[in-house]
Amino acid sequence: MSRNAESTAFRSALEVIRAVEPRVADAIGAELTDQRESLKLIASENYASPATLLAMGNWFSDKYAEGTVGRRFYAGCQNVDTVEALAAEHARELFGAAHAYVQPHSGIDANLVAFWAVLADRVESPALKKAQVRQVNDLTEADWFALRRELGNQRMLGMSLDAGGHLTHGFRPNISGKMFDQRSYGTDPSTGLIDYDRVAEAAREFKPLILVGGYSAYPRKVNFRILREIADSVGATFMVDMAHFAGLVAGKVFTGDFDPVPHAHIVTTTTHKSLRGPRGGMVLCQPELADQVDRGCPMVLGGPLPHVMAAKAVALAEARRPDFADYAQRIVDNAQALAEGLLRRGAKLVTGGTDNHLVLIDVSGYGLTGRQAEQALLDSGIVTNRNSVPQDPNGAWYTSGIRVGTPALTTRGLGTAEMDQTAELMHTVLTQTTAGANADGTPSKAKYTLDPALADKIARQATDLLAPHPLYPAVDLT
Ligand code: DSN
Repeated sequence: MSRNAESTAFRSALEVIRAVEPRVADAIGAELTDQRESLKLIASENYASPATLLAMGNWFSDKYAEGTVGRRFYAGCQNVDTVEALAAEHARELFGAAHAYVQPHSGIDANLVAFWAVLADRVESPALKKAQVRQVNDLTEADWFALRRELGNQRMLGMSLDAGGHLTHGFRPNISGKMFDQRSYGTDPSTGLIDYDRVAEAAREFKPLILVGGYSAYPRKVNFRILREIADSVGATFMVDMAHFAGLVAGKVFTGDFDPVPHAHIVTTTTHKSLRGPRGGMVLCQPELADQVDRGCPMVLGGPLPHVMAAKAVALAEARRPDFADYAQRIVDNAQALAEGLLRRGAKLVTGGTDNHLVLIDVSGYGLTGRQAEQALLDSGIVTNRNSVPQDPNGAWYTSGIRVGTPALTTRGLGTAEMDQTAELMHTVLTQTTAGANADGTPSKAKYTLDPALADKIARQATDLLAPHPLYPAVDLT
């Protein structure tokens, strides 16, 4: 394929859009410029390939396809069947999974499908059985009452949000914390690491229906074999949310005890983080849960997005190529180089380093909140997100942490030497930023001071660092 093909495709698409609503075409172009010029360190973001992006921009978006391959509630789904089956086949082969369900629109949706499947599989409920055989209209008030009570009384044990777990792993204000009677496990305060003995103790005391493994801000490997043993010891279903590290599993950086797929009954993921696909979700599971998982739409999800499933098939095909393993290894090499660069300059890191794609900096060491640090870095062309650290005194809004990750910069081709330079830029910004005060003189958790000339200088240095690694080099919109 000629490099011109990509330019032509995107330029033509923008021309067509511009004829209808030029401001949308302008915003799409501006987004490319912004992404090209910023040092993107958001651990959950990446850059999908042009083939993946283009697979989403077409008439597959027009098709309704509730149901699953070969069993749809709408006629005319033969082409949707083709792409959905392809995406599922690539997913099964890539991860060595017995079953793959590629319809979830996001990671949260994938988790809801998993919760539904486990509840439906594990909870003895005549009312639920009726609902599943689509006799919902026959359910009496007493059936509904029983259904709510039986499903609502179930227990979930997941990693706490401030230790690095996700909102959907039982965080109280999230629907997972309302659907389930929930308890969470944290990390050892002295090491920041998961203490498996404490998890086992909590499981023995709480006897959860679902034990959830996985994280969105924990910078270490997790031993899924041990978590499965804990789940088995209390009769729990073991679910892993691998959204953040799916690319490291696909690229065989995480194998054996650290690969969740052979150990978990059910695994959920997004497709757009380290896996580098389109924005979306996916569920992998053991055969006994497959039927319930496939009921995700319409029991839990709205109609599937065939254009996104097409893009998932493309991205998963890319992840099955040998060079993806090299990419996955470079993500970790880069994260470790960034961590070492920060540590050498005096930063305080949760767990003292990383063995995955992310680094969690405790910015209280710089006298800043996460919010102040995030904004000062953004002023300097460095895009990160604030994140709680374990036992965070500043809560989930202001936080005391900055989470950074390397999947996106690794896609652009930056390597370990550039990670050290990135650490230097971040360190300069964080040491030169000072916390501000409120009008009444009390310390502010949001206000800060950073010399704008210094921020501009850092932003220019960040752009220089990116210059040898252009984003979407074959795409020229001029
Ligand atoms: N929003 C994702 C993240 O940034 O980790 C998780 O939902």
